[in-house]
Amino acid sequence: MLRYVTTNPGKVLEARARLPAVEQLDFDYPEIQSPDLGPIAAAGARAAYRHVNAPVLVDDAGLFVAGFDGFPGPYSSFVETTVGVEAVSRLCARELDEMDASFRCVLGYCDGTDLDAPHGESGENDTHAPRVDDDDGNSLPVVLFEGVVDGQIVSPRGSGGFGYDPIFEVAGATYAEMSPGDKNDHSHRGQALDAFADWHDGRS
Ligand code: ITT
Repeated sequence: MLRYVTTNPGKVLEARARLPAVEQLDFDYPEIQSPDLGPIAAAGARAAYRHVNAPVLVDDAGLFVAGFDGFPGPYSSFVETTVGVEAVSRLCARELDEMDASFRCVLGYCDGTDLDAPHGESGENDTHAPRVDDDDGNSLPVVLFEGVVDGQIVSPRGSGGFGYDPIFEVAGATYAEMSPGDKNDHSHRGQALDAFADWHDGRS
């Protein structure tokens, strides 16, 4: 069984649309401070693996607004719970000429074994699944899978999804106007889930 580590049931819904067998592990791992999502997901995967001693997949995501040099990025959760996503939309409309933004998702997989990135492959697959060794001297490899989607910040539209979904538009629709399956077809998380599924299927 694969545990999808998150406190967010919306993420689990999307993960299940791609990986039907995952179970939610509602574990609030301590998030390290980093300007990048990769180290946060890797540290989270190690903490979650040590917590359950079983295979885990951690999901760390964030909204990066181009005109704000990537803010809120790794602080997206804090910004959502403090000012809220409608205020982010209004702030962007007031302060920025361009509403370009990207959504990123990094999945970190850890099962306590000596994991390898995709065997003998290079280029795109290497960047989607770099192996990350432990930085505290204990070897506990994590493999990372990243998805990135470029879109636009808009005024809120739609009632589905969660978090920033109503204010992030891709291909003419906000994520909140898409079903979880459709969102996966267009989303940062869908890309990362596909990359993980390809790698995981290739191992068995
Ligand atoms: P966990 O850390 O427990 O997984 P979380 O919701 O806090 O739950 P993140 O730290 O990855 O997860 O999320 C950072 C913020 O981005 C948070 O406010 C989320 O609601 C939001 N978010 C993450 N993925 C999103 C998505 O696909 N669509 C819209 N908002 C998203």
